[in-house]
Amino acid sequence: MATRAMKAEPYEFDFDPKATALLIIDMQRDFVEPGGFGESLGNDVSILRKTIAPTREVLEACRKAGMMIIHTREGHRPDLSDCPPSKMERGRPSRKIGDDGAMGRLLVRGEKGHDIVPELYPKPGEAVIDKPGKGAFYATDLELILRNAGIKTLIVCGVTTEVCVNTTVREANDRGFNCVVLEDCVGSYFPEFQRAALAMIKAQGGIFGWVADSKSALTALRG
Ligand code: TIU
Repeated sequence: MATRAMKAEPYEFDFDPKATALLIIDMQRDFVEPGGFGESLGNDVSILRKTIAPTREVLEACRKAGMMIIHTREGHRPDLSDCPPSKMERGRPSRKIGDDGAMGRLLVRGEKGHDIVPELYPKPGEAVIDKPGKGAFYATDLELILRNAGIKTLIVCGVTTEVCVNTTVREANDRGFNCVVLEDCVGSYFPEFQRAALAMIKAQGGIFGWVADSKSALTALRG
């Protein structure tokens, strides 16, 4: 397949669909539904739900184009042996990682809240990366999977923009992957952080990557 050009900032994002993966970060009930981990940190989760519909459109287009699709989930083993005590205590939350919540134990693998929202649920053959940290490359086999598949560029969606999305894009950039972040497919609990986190990526000539939107991505993906 020929190289495609996606309208983006700071300038157009060139990609070959065969060497590009769609990376959907942490679209888990724990972050976007009431009663989960995000809410336990004091956040209003409704603001993140706006990302679901455009992400679903991009997901369907990438599936149709035969591209690699990767989903990530933030969370921990049931015995919490992979959760740093510092992470558990941070913010002095009323409910901690591993405590019981409305959708099972917060941020624990295998619980309902830890799983991906039904609208974006992975299909068989799509990799699901379980990650203990904010960055998707830390303590996971994501890089190995991408390199083995000859992936060079990433289209990034997910939550939250300034936490797991930004951390992952920085990790990917340092590893030589070009990333485009779709601004309506990433969400923050804080509108000012959404703006700043996107501005940081594309500033200085695209210091960490590119920013586009789902419409531009769909136009490029559909050819
Ligand atoms: N709290 C917050 O903004 N985010 C996280 O804890 N994890 C992710 O961003 N996935």
